[in-house]
Amino acid sequence: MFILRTGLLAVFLLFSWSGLAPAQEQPETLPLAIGTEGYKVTVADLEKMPQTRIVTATPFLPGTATFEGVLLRELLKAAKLTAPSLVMTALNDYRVEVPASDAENYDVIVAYKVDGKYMRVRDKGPFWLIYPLDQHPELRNEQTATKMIWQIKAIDGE
Ligand SMILES: Nc1nc2c(c(=O)[nH]1)N[C@H]1C(S)=C(S)[C@@H](COP(=O)(O)O)O[C@H]1N2
Ligand SMILES: [Mo]
Repeated sequence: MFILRTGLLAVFLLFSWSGLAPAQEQPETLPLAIGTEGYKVTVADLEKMPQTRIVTATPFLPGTATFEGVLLRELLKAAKLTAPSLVMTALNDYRVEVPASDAENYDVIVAYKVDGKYMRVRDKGPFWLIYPLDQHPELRNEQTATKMIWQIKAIDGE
């Protein structure tokens, strides 16, 4: 009986403590694999690299959002991936082909934050390919939207 009561008390304390604890959003730890040389990055790794911010409307979120991440061309350089065509795969195995020239012609980023918050998998995280749509009217079309893959787990050359 004593053990049962102590156990219930512990469970109660745990719940009340977690309820009072400040919302400390931790990033996902799932890695993003780039290329075939074993190059992998997590959100924590991206945070140590030069940051790029894109403020744009998208077909996927209401209104305008602020995305933070790292330039795709910098990640390709770091991974030594030079293929002209990139195949990106999502956690649910959704795949899309992205021309590497997009990374050169535009400041496309691998975003890991939206409006200052880490993206959980259920929020299309931890990684989402974001094009600067509002900055380039010629990008505002279905073709570009299709390339804005979320929950990216791998980028390979083709
Ligand atoms: N994880 C993930 N799932 C995704 C996407 C994505 O970017 N990431 N794109 C969606 C979009 S925009 C479309 S149109 C459909 C395409 O699915 P289909 O190729 O089976 O038609 O996948 C959806 N599922
Ligand atoms: Mo789509």
